[in-house]
Amino acid sequence: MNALVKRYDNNPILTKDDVPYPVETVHNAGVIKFNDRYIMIFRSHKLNGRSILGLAESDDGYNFRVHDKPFMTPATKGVFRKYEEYGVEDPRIIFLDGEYLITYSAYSRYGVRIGLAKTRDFKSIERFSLITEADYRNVVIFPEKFDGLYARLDRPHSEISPWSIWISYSPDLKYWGESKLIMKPVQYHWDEMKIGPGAPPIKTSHGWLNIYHGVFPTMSGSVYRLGVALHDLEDPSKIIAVGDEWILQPEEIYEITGYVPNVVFTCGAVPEKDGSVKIYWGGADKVMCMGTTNLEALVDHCLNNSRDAL
Ligand code: BMA
Repeated sequence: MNALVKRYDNNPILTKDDVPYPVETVHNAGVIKFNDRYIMIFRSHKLNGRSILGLAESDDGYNFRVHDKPFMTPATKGVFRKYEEYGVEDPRIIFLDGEYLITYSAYSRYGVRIGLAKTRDFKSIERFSLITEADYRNVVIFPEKFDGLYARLDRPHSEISPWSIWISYSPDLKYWGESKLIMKPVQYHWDEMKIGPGAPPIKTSHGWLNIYHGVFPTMSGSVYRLGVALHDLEDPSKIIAVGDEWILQPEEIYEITGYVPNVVFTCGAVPEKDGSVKIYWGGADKVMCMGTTNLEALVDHCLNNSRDAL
């Protein structure tokens, strides 16, 4: 048994039965504190297999109540309409310069790219820009700037290289560049097939903690697990350490079977003032789960038994 992340006894914390409109799944949610409450933006498959985003709120981070209407459905006008035709997926939320920034995957016949939307109140939302071309997924923006530039971790698709984690920078959130590959999967290792950023990075005194997912191919499909890496505080393109072992893998029935079997996938983790962290993950692409851990323990996990980043 892995003691690093303690699963909440009442998992799953949210299922399709908690949603007041017809959906098949509730998973891969971004979560953030907003006015001392927890806001969760979760992904749901509709009954046609395409995804939309819903919103739930909580006082304690464990018990969530879902809003009556979806929060974000594919755009019906402008440039976003063309690129969100097949759905919106896997939101990540950060707070920066007085605004909440939401990055999400926009699917269409042209591939998958990343949309950036902004909100101040989680009521109205402004789609700001499509910040990648196809094919990219899993973009997390750092909640601080570096030498005046925004920074993001991203994960382009490739036919040549195993899918890896890159970093890119922007002066204005719109134009991104200076891209650099910073972390690769390791052969014959739990993350050998592909890796991708998970929750937006969390600042610690030792570095930025990046909770990422890694995928291993098996004869009966892929297994999605979570691991941690530590990035330099001043230069997040420098990876100080990567925990060799995963921190969470599918073990409970709601992670082993569901919409897609053997998946734990995170888009959000909330650090608390006492050093604990609430990690939220989708179980088997079907339900939302959470567990608690501790920042210090995750940092130690990276530092004590580190594998190479590249
Ligand atoms: C990935 C994405 C995720 C999903 C995972 C497991 O490629 O589609 O949204 O959770 O596969 O199915």
